Amino acid sequence: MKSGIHLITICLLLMPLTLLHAAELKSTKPNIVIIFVDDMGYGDIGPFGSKLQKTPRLDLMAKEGTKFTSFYAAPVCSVSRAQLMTGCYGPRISVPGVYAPASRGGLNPAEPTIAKRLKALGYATACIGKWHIGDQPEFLPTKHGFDHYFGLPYSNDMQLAAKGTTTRVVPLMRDDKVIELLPEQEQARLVERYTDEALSFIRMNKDKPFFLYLPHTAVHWPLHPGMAFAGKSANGAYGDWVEEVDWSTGRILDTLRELNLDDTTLVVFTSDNGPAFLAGDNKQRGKGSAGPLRGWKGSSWEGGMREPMLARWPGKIPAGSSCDAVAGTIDILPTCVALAGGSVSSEPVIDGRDISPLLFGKSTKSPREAHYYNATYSSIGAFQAVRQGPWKLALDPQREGMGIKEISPDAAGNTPRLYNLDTDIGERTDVADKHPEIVAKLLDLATKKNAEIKRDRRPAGVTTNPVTLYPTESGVPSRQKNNKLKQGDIAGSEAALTHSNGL
Ligand SMILES: [Ca+2]
Repeated sequence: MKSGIHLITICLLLMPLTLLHAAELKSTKPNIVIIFVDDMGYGDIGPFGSKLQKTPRLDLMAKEGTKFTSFYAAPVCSVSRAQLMTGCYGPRISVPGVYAPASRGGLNPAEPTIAKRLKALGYATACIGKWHIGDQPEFLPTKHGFDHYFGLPYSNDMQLAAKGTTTRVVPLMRDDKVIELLPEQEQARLVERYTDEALSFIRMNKDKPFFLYLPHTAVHWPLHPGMAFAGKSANGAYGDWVEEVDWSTGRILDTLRELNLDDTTLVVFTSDNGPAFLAGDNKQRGKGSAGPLRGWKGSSWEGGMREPMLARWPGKIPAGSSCDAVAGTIDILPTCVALAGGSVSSEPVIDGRDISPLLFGKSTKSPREAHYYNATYSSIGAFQAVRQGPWKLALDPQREGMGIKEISPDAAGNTPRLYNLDTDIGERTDVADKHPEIVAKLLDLATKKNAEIKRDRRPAGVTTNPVTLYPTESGVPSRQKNNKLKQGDIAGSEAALTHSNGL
């Protein structure tokens, strides 16, 4: 009884301190919201020239904030998410293009992710949506610094029939548990459900700094826009789903305004890779647009990896501004950690840099010497292209995109090709012969970066005996069973196993 009273007294004494601590953190640390769309192209929203999709909320977000025109992600899903989470190029952390369900691999739990770093700085953290950096227990969001998780742990086309049924489903998870198995038509409620979860998280944490990572399942194949959006756009189910994502973003911005959080919240909106190419007989694929850029999802042409990016923070980011400097998802971690008052130590090495001077209109110069393009199909560790300023040097033959076997004659040779992206954004004219000194400089940068990453590469996480998240008719897919990865391996062999399958 006495100890009970003591406990209550201690709690009462501590409570004001806790509240004070929360208020103190709130005054100096911005909330951070990262909205990450799946497979949406450079030209798919109004601020980047789309005439097909109506995106009034994103148009307004661009007017109230900034747009980055040379912002890079990665060619495909898993590696793109790993880059955003760690601030590293995929090859440095040995993450392959895509992890399949019950893969042995995943983002190494030892990696200090953006969520772990922000959590250590006092942030409430949530991941709501598609994770896709490993579905085994040690690789889930809750092991990577997120207090909460709600969503599909991988792509919406990775459906497996649940045991005893013929219905192909995907698992919906809350934290570490599967709470529902969704047949395909249920995917039409995902944007709405994710958005509702996101708004609850924001409301629950309005009085302390929060980090919300919202990687949408939309607009990855198969396309399932919500009922209120189906059939409404001028671009089929693809356009409908983009318009639903626009609506979702509007709801988030409205809620921030309602809660008086506009001036203390950075919102970033971007995509994980370029649009998927038209393949097979379903004409809904291929409706995404990379605008003026060449190539599709899965390629190291600009269209495969350069993404639309908007950032909004009233009072800090100049309204209606635009930035052409080279930046990318690897810069989000160091930028957010700096804004939260933290610092990124020199070990373990990361590749991204703090781009807040670009965001705030204080600089127009990229803080990085160059950007390196890792390709889905090349061996892990080898970059396929490098960009510095307007110059892009392609080092290897480049495919046009996932699902396209032929390599165009102008891109097939092993001789480096040089493009000036300021005058030739569609990468059509090789000017290597005219600028041998620029070719030599970029080749030197790529060679050094490749050597440095090869030397300092860190292993991906590897587990033994992976299982599917729910009992399935087929058990563990055979390509995972045959995978010989063991602890400490880098995941190159897994990339070879997975890159030709559903992404
Ligand atoms: Ca993707």
